[in-house]
Amino acid sequence: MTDQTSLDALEQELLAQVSAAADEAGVEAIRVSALGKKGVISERMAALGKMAPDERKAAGAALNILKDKVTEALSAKKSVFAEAALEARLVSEKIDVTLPVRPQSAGTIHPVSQVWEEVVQIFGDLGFSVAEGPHIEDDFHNFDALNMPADHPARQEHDTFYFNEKPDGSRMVLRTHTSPVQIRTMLSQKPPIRIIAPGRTFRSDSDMTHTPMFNQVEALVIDETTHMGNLKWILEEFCKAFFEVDDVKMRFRASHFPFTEPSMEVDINYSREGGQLKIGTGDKWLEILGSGMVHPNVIRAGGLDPDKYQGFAFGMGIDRIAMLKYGIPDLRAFFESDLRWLRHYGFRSLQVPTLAGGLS
Ligand code: 2NL
Repeated sequence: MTDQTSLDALEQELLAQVSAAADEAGVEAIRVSALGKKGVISERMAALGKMAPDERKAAGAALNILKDKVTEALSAKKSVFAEAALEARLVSEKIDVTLPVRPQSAGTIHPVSQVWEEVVQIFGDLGFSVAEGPHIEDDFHNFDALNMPADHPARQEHDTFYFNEKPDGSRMVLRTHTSPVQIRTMLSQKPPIRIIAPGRTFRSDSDMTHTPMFNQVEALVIDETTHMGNLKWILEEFCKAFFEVDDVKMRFRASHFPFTEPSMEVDINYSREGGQLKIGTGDKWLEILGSGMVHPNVIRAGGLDPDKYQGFAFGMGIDRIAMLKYGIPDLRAFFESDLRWLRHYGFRSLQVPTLAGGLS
């Protein structure tokens, strides 16, 4: 048998193997066995070195032809498998673009978020900016500066969450109201001050009408002339805008808070129609907020001279006014994350409240 015959036999053998390969891995195995470092063709290539020059020339050329043929057969077979794989993927990943769109995605805006945004819109229009501060506060900003010294009875009423004692004996608290934000604002800005402070507050209290975390919004106005008439006007404008009514009756009841003097609790009129509250009609009274003129001690704690500066403050529960406006009966459901409740009381995500476009 001449070398050429054995080469022809090898060619037939290799091409038969390639054509019989079952998959891409099979093709690769044949490539390694023929053209890999120890492959049959590579070994014959290596043997060329031991031949006489004439012999080597002819054998080398023949081997190169064989190598090219096998390489070509391998790559042709490989692309057959690659094409088949792509075809299978195209079939399995096919998308029918004529299908109807799916129903609206399930997420909704929580009523607290909606009402928060409504409140920000209304007070923004009245010239207030939004101030924020930390949830974890020290005694000074949460109590002392608000005219509630350590022995003040109101401290007990706040059901405060305390952190562990620090080495110096002091304890941080979860803020029991957003008032510390206003103290921080007084200490860092010059009057005139006109801010609202919406945010989470915390008290160790839980029943039908109380949750350990609740949202509050407080407002603070400080300048040299602001008086109770300004407070009443602002509150009336807010109530009309928030409850989206043309008129609402308001009742200011003398009350007491450590941080204001005088202090007033504010009621608005309502009637009950078929289980739903109607704000601004009827002769029943509903308490919605607490307010007053900022106590001189608080102005002083805020780094300002109470003989020069004065102003008002008020506070209300965002969760509570959300219940009143949207007829939500149980406060605890607000924070249970029940999907049925969220779908029922939630707002569409693009329903952004604006004064121009409507709040709700
Ligand atoms: C309520 C009553 C109120 C304030 C909050 C306040 C803040 C500063 C100074 C003076 Cl820095 N007052 N805030 C005043 C009156 C009432 O909240 O019933 N909130 C739910």
